[in-house]
Amino acid sequence: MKKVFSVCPYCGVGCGIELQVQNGKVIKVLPQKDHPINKGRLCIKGLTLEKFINSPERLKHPLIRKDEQLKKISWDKAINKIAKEFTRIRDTYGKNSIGFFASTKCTNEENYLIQKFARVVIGTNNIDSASRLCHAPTISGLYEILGRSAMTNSYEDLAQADCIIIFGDNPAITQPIGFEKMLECKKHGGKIVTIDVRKTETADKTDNFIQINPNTDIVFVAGLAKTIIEEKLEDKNFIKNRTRGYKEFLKSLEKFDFEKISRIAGVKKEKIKEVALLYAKAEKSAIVFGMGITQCQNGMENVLALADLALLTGNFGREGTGVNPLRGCNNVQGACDVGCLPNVYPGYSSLTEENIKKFGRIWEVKDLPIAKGLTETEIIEAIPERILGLYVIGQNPLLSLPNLNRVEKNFENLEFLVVQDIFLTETAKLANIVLPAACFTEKTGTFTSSERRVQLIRRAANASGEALEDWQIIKLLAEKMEFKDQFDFNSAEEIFKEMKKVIPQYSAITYKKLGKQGIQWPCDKKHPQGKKILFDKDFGPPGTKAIFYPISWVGPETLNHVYPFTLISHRVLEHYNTGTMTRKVDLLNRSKPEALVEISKEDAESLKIKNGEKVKILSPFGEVVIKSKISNRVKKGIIAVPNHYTETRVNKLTGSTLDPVSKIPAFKYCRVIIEKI
Ligand SMILES: Nc1nc2c(c(=O)[nH]1)N[C@H]1C(S)=C(S)[C@@H](COP(=O)(O)OP(=O)(O)OC[C@H]3O[C@@H](n4cnc5c(=O)[nH]c(N)nc54)[C@H](O)[C@@H]3O)O[C@H]1N2
Ligand SMILES: Nc1nc2c(c(=O)[nH]1)N[C@H]1C(S)=C(S)[C@@H](COP(=O)(O)OP(=O)(O)OC[C@H]3O[C@@H](n4cnc5c(=O)[nH]c(N)nc54)[C@H](O)[C@@H]3O)O[C@H]1N2
Ligand code: SF4
Ligand SMILES: [Mo]
Repeated sequence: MKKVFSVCPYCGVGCGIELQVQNGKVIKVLPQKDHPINKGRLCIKGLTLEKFINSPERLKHPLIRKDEQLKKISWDKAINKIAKEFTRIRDTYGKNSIGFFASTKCTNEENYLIQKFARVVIGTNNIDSASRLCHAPTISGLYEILGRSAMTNSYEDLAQADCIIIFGDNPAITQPIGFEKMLECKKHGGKIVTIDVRKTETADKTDNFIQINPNTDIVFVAGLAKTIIEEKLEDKNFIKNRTRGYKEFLKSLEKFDFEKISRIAGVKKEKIKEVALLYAKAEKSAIVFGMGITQCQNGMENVLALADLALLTGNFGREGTGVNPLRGCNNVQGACDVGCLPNVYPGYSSLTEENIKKFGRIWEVKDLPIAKGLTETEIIEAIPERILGLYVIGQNPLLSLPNLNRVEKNFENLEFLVVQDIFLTETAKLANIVLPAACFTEKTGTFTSSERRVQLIRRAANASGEALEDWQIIKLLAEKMEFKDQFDFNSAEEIFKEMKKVIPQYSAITYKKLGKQGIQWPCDKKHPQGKKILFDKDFGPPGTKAIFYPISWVGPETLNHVYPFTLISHRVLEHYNTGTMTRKVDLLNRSKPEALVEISKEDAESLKIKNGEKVKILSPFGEVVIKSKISNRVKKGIIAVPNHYTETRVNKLTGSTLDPVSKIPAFKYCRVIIEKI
């Protein structure tokens, strides 16, 4: 038996694992004992990984749609067909008529090659990933005021915090091993506060829980900031030396008074004061946040308000402080770092003439696209007027995007759809060509975890059937479309060597240096061993200050009496995103076989709904039928549904409202009716 070190491919914690391999097959997955984060621990998803890897449902051959059925074809024919169709669409309708969905599941090297393919071979910036559905407001927001958009601190040092406030995140379920690190702060008397609409499993384990009204976090934060200033607990030195824009920020708080704040957020003034004092008086205070903050119509404003709070109290650049977005997918941070975004090139290089010329030189190509491309949400809206071809890699938009009835209709209007996945997903079932990809144990490359830790995964097992590594597929296609020289790579490491030249944060990383534990970026000349905590001295190049952002709040769409309930979607421990992987694992499926809608006792009584009874939920966009669960986790007027199940596609209900800047869908605020059947 062979042992190979790797990284769990589910959530952004990036737990180190040990694959036990026999005859080219992974037979068991164990935690790495000496890994800096998980130290011998894994959650139930990590412990059952071999079940999805070895699932008989893995894709084994390329497939082509013929007579409304998907039929097996050779790699040669599949690649020829895609090259022919992409060339036809590009030459007929223009370079921007093709869109690319890159994958937060693929390696950095693969994602780097995907964006390079879009930009070099097709000539478009229409490249995006599931990051759009997740932390897009974090990328735009934190970049705007701090100059970097990633977790400022590390899991390890959160254990040193004296106070952690968790906003709209349920890490007990969504980052279980990362949450264990946070809980460690209690050992030295640290306190944790949870701010959520639903009384979460995280709230069960933390010291203080504030059950806030949906989409009102900004107002609550304004209350915290006002209290901190009233109590003279702001960090005057930090504000003076390291920030700009404080006056405008103070002015913006004038619009909020405590009566208004309490009424809108549904939190009493005393509670606001309690949290404010806890946060501001502690020596080291950290903010952690997730989808309850980002997946909102004002997602970016939410993120900016949280950063303001940390600036106000000088909670940056030290252990146990900072603003910490928990990046959800294993490689969503990496997919963004390497340039799978429509408005920047690798390393967050902006779309300037100078940058484009630089990339043109490195990639040996003329005419790279300079105009901003479309986001995933915009690509869907642009079918079929502007977008006619789509290449979806390692994503399942037919379950994960909002307003699914409309998405499905638009997908049917595409002239050509390619899906590259490890399973025949709901999206793959609509494709013209399906390509089988090797999964994480069948390839080499790097993932970047939520705390910016770049880690190596190593090929350990034989690929499923004829499946190829994602980068090999992109290479074949680029060669066929006459860009052989630009894609002349023979290993993931060769791709990495090119990639690090254009990503300053990765410039001093080598595969050798990564070893078993990885390195946290920035890893460059100045920080050859990486960096655990950002912003200890400056916010960017020497002398750069952070910018306070004035707080403003526009409530979600006016409460409509026709749709009296607010539906929020959330995650369960056993299942992951659209369930393609976890629902192949018996143990996980048996434990959480179906979606249940949580409804308060009060609402259930007034609607005469019994526990376990099926109900119908309707929104302006669609309807679903689902079993009910009477629960004290939600307040009157709120219902909560998990988003993993294909049988109950909750995104049939969610609408197309987007945050105007970051274009994230407002998944967490959906007005609905519930009916007894
Ligand atoms: N088990 C499991 N783990 C996962 C995933 C998974 O599918 N399953 N997915 C991974 C991915 S991709 C991601 S992005 C992360 C997401 O991780 P989380 O951010 O923890 O995910 P959610 O459960 O979707 O949402 C978090 C919380 O937001 C709350 N919320 C809703 N509206 C509001 C609001 O207006 N204000 C506040 N304060 N809270 C609100 C919800 O009640 C919920 O508890 O998890 C990652 N980890
Ligand atoms: N209502 C509602 N909707 C949501 C959310 C919510 O909270 N509420 N959350 C949103 C968020 S945060 C996210 S991140 C999205 C997630 O949405 P998606 O990214 O669409 O969901 P996943 O199920 O993670 O899809 C990953 C796909 O990659 C495939 N895969 C795994 N490994 C590989 C590989 O090595 N190569 C290739 N080619 N494929 C691979 C898997 O089989 C799977 O089909 O959902 C969003 N949708
Ligand atoms: S916490 Fe996340 S990375 Fe760790 S084992 Fe669980 S799913 Fe995998
Ligand atoms: Mo996500």
